[in-house]
Amino acid sequence: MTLPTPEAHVRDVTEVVERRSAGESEFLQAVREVLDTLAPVLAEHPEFIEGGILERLVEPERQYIFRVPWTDDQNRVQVNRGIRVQFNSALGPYKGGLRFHPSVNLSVIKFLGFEQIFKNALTSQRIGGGKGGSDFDPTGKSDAEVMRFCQSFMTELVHHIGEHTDIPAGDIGVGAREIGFMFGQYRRITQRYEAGVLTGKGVGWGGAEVRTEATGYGAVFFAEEMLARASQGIEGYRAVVSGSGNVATYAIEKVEQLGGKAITASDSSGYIVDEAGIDLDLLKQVKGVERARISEYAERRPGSHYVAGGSVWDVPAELAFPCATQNELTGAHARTLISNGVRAVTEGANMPTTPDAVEAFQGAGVLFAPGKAANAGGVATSALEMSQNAARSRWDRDKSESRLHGIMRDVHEATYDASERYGKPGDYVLGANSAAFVRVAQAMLEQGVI
Ligand code: NDP
Ligand code: 2IT
Repeated sequence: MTLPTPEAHVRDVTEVVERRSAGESEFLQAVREVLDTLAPVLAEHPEFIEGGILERLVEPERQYIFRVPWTDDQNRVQVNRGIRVQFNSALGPYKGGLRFHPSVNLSVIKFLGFEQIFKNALTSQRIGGGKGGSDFDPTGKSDAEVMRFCQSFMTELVHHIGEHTDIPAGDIGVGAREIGFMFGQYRRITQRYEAGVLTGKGVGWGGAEVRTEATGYGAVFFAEEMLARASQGIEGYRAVVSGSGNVATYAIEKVEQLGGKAITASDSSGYIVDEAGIDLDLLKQVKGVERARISEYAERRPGSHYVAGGSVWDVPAELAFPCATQNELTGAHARTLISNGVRAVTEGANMPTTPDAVEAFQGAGVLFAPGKAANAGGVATSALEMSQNAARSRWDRDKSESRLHGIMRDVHEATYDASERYGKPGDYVLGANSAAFVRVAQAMLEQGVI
C-alpha cells in the first residue's frame, strides 16, 4: 500500500470532516487548528497514517441528543435540548464538562469534546475526552427552576454515564450548585453513592479541595512557566482578564498572589477596569454570591469604572488571560494588544482566540499558550478528585495545590519539548497538539481498529 504524504493525508481527512460536519463552524475550526499542525508528527509516524488514526479521531465514538422537559415557576412547561458527546476513550473513560448556555449546539459541544481529548492526554491522568451540555439559560432562573432542570437533564444522562464510563463536570453555567443537583438525582435514580461519577462536587461530600480554583490557578502557573523560559515572571506585570466566572476569578486571584496586578474583568454586557487591582472579595460577592452583572462592581468600588460593550483587550497590559468563551479575542484585538506591549497571552477559556489572532501573536513573538495546555488544570484536578473518591480519601489544600502545580509544570514541559522536537521551539500550539496526539494515537494503534 502506498501511503499518501502527511500533507495530502491531512487535506483528505479535513475534506471528509468538512463534508460530514458541514455548517458546524466551531467544530471545524477546532479540527483544522489541530490537523494543520500534525504533518511533522505523521512524517515521523507513518504507522498513524496506515492505522487510520486521524479518520477515527475526528469522528466521535458516540453522541446522545435528548429532550429535557421541565416546569418553570409559573408552572409552564419548558423544553431544552441536552447533548453528550463521547468523543474518544483510548486513554480512559470519557471526561469533560457540561455547559449550560443558550448558545450551546452540537457544533459547540463537538469542538469542546474534540479539544478535551488532547487536553486530557496532556494531563497524563488516564482520561478520555467528552463534553456535554444544554441550551438552557440559567440567567435569571430561580434555584428551584435550576434544580428541576438539572433533575430532568440527569434523568436522561444517567443512562450514559458512570465512574468507569463517562464522568461529567462543570463548564460555563455549571458550577457547584448544578453539580449538586445532578449528583442528587443520579444517586436517587441509581440508589448508589457513586462519588466518582461527577467531579466538582461540594468539598464536604466528595469534592476535591482546589477544584474550584484549579483552572484559573493552573492557567497562571502555565503562564509563569512560559515567562520563566523567557527570564520573566508574573511579578510587577499588569494582566487583562476577560470573563468573571469560575476561571477568570481564580486566574485573577493567582495573578495577585504571585505579585502581578489584574486590572479587568468582564461579562457578556461589558467590562470593568480597576487600575488599583481587582478587589477579589467584591468580585466574588457580585458575580459568585449575588449572580449580578459586572457593572455592579464599578458601582461599589471607588476608582474603578465600567465600560458597556467593548472589550478588555483595549486596556494596555503585559499579560492577557482570555477566560470567558470561544472566539472572544479576534485579529483586531490581537493587534491592539501587541501595539500596547503584551508579552504573553494564556487561554483560560477554550478556543477564545481566533486563528488570525493566534497567527498575529506568534508572528509578533508574543508568548501564546493554547487552552488545551493552559487550562488543563481544571480537568487534571477533576481526575485527582476521581482518585480520591476511588481511594475514599481526602487531600488537604496544600497537597491538592502542589499536585496541580506539578501537573501544570509537566504539561508545560511536555508541550515545550514537543515544540522543539517538531521544529518550532516555543510554538505551544504545535507543541500541545503534537504531544497530545502522539499519546492518543499510540493508544489507539495498540488497541486495534475500534
Ligand atoms: P462561568 O459560567 O463561570 O463564567 C463564564 C464567564 O464568561 C461569565 O463571565 C460570562 O458572562 C462570560 N461569557 C460566557 N459566554 C459568553 C459569551 N457568549 N459572550 C461573552 N461572555 C460570555 O464559566 P467558566 O469560568 O467555567 O468558563 C469560562 C471558559 O473557561 C469557557 O470557555 C470554559 O469552556 C473554559 N473552561 C472552564 C473550565 C472549568 O473548570 N470551569 C475548565 C477549562 C476551561 P455572563 O455572566 O454575562 O454570561
Ligand atoms: O473544559 C474543561 O476542561 C472543563 N470544563 C473541565 C472538565 C472536567 O471534567 O473537569
